[in-house]
Amino acid sequence: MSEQRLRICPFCEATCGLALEVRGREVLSVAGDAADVFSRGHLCPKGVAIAELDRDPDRLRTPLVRRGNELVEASWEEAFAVVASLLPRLQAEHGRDAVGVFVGNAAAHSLALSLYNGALVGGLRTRNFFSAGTTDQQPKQVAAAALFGTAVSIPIPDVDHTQLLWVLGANPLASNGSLMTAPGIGRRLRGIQERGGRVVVFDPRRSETAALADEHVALRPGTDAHLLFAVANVLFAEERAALGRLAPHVAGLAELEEALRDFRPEWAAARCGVGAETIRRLARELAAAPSAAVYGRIGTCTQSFGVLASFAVDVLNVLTGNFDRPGGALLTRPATGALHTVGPPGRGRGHRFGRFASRVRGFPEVFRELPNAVITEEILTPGPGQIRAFVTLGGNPVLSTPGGQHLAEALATLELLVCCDVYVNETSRFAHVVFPAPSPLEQPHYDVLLSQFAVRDVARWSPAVFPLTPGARPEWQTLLRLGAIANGAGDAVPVEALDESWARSRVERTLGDPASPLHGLSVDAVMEALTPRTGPERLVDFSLRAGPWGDHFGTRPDGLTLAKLEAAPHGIDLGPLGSRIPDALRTPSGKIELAPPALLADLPRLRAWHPPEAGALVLIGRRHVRSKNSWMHNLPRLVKGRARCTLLIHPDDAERTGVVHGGRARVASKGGALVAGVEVTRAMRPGVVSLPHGFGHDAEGARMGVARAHAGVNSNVLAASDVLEPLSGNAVLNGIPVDVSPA
Ligand SMILES: Nc1nc2c(c(=O)[nH]1)N[C@H]1C(S)=C(S)[C@@H](COP(=O)(O)OP(=O)(O)OC[C@H]3O[C@@H](n4cnc5c(=O)[nH]c(N)nc54)[C@H](O)[C@@H]3O)O[C@H]1N2
Ligand SMILES: Nc1nc2c(c(=O)[nH]1)N[C@H]1C(S)=C(S)[C@@H](COP(=O)(O)OP(=O)(O)OC[C@H]3O[C@@H](n4cnc5c(=O)[nH]c(N)nc54)[C@H](O)[C@@H]3O)O[C@H]1N2
Ligand code: SF4
Ligand SMILES: [Mo]
Repeated sequence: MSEQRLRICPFCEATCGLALEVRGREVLSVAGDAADVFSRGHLCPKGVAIAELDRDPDRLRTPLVRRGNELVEASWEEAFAVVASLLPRLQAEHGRDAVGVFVGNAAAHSLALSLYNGALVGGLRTRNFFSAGTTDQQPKQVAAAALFGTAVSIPIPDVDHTQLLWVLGANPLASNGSLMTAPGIGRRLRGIQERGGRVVVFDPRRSETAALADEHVALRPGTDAHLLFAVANVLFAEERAALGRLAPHVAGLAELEEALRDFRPEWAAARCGVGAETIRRLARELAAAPSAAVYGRIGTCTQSFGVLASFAVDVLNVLTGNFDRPGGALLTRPATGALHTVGPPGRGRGHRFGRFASRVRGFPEVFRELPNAVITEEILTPGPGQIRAFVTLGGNPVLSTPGGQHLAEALATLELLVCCDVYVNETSRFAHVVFPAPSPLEQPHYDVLLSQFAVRDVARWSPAVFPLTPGARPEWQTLLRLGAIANGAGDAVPVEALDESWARSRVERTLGDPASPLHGLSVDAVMEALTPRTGPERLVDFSLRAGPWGDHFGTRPDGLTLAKLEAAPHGIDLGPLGSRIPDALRTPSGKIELAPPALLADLPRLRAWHPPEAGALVLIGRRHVRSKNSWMHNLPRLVKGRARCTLLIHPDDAERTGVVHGGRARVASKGGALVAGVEVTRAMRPGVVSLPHGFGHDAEGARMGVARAHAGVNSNVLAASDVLEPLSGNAVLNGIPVDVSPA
């Protein structure tokens, strides 16, 4: 007898509801949950592959510890004992900054990691905190913090109601959307067209999304800020800026107009490779649309002008009055809360950066985080504060960060490397201890992070589909225990006690906020009300009940609780995004800051930039729907078919460089060189070539048999770690100058 089980998919930001047919401990089939209130049956091949991940023989079931050159299976107690014998000693001898930590992308998709990584990171108390954020969205967060007051105050395009969507540097038909949780994005984009609206895609490649769009603007990589500021310039020059109801909440309008006075379309055209008349027309269309949303993602972030481009996106939404209105771009009101739903409404402390800096290069911290591009030098450069031990949580930085080949060499020199990961991969092969996480099907789920960026406010809870395999441990317990070792409490405190105090600290923090609806309640009473739940369930119940839709522990009896979600297995839809300004603002002024001095100070760099010489090539990245960064290449159904780690190149460039379709090309940058198969295609803008990231699975010591047979090459060998976006510390992964020649 088979039965149906529901689980939110943890593989991308779309968060689709999956409907699994299971028999005993076996998954018979995976379908989209047609009754899911948000995804309504949407599914992609990665979701189906959750069954293959669940049974993947290479997926780790037990901890591993290093014996000489080998990683061998060990008991949990042995594994914790190794960490307990080394970590506190290294901290005592060399200081807390001698231990670095990298939080990877899996933390966004795992409930355990998202709720408990703080227990470990907080326990380490190190300045050497790194994350995938500095190869991803950090520029967007810097812009959001400057304009609206918090790192997560990112306006989300209202794709379901807009009449005009501009997509810059994103390919949601492959990625399924990012900082725009919108399951079934293809359907939603076609919906815009069906109601008479338009989709315009700005991308150096005719991507799948560009092919669907009404217009494709094939701009030169790294010139989004040039183009968007020229659009703003036209809005000002032609008096088309119309703030509408935002007007009383905006500061710096005149300063912005002045700062952009020389960003004329003709000036931008020479840099972007897009005609001045096109830029003027686009500006007029944007101003005239009944509603419009400008949306920028990875291509606008992982480039040299990431912060300015992200800023420009927000500026256009505000100047056209589309920020904070239906059909435009809005802030969410997520059920488990966000920084912009807590604290006093309408005003906040804002953000100051550079309170400390990286040791070797002196790069300033941003949101208490250092660029992941400095990890290698921090490990290899001797002196006080040198990193001697390192922890990775759900990340594979050898493949995902710039100059990963050098990071690999550096990791091999560490006195202690602890990896929390589900595979022995290109990074964890260097570990002294590896702690596995259970199959996602053995863990409950709620999208605490991604709900903050969803195109509707929804709340969905997935209980674990299967009980834990005997011998497995939930990852939240691993994080608590490692946190206790890191903060000096040792490895003997019972995990229940650690969980109790972690939960209590969360509750205390919320109740201590005078603006919280729970302010004044007693911590004991709230902890009692959450009984008998423990672990992530307790924290989710608490966040829901304390959140903007919550029952506030009785004062709003109709409000959300985890029990209510458990009774609604397909989720609860809380409705479309609505206006939240001015309450959601957290800037010190209580205004939308349109002319933040730190951001405007970067304009001279933008002015000074010149396009590459004729004939020069630059490299950009891409994603494929059957791939997920560096880690889903071990699942047979996702790697079947033709090789996907290929160099895309325009026919004119192929002819000039002598490479041929189906042949092999040597691609070299100042950072390194590699050889990849060639696909000649008119989809590329001339002068631009494309390689996906996350491949290069032929490393010695990695244990992913399927991935090894489809190894591909690590594109981040070509990304140099010395050039960073200056305001955010983000890596520059798009627009890398390269030479291409036949191999
Ligand atoms: N050139 C180039 N480089 C890029 C990008 C690009 O576009 N171009 N994109 C960047 C972006 S946006 C990102 S987010 C990063 C991603 O890079 P990383 O942060 O390194 O993350 P992933 O490559 O997604 O690898 C996730 C890791 O988590 C492990 N994992 C999976 N599930 C779990 C779990 O439940 N628990 C634990 N502990 N581990 C788990 C996987 O085995 C894998 O090792 O790459 C960046 N690198
Ligand atoms: N299938 C799949 N889905 C994923 C992932 C995955 O690896 N695979 N990764 C997930 C993660 S971690 C993230 S962050 C998101 C990212 O999601 P998206 O932001 O949608 O990322 P991509 O699909 O890489 O699309 C980026 C586009 O930017 C273009 N581009 C490159 N440089 C520039 C530029 O300078 N300007 C402009 N305008 N465009 C440029 C590229 O040609 C590409 O088409 O996807 C998530 N979803
Ligand atoms: S689109 Fe994303 S969330 Fe949906 S099934 Fe595919 S990987 Fe999972
Ligand atoms: Mo990402």
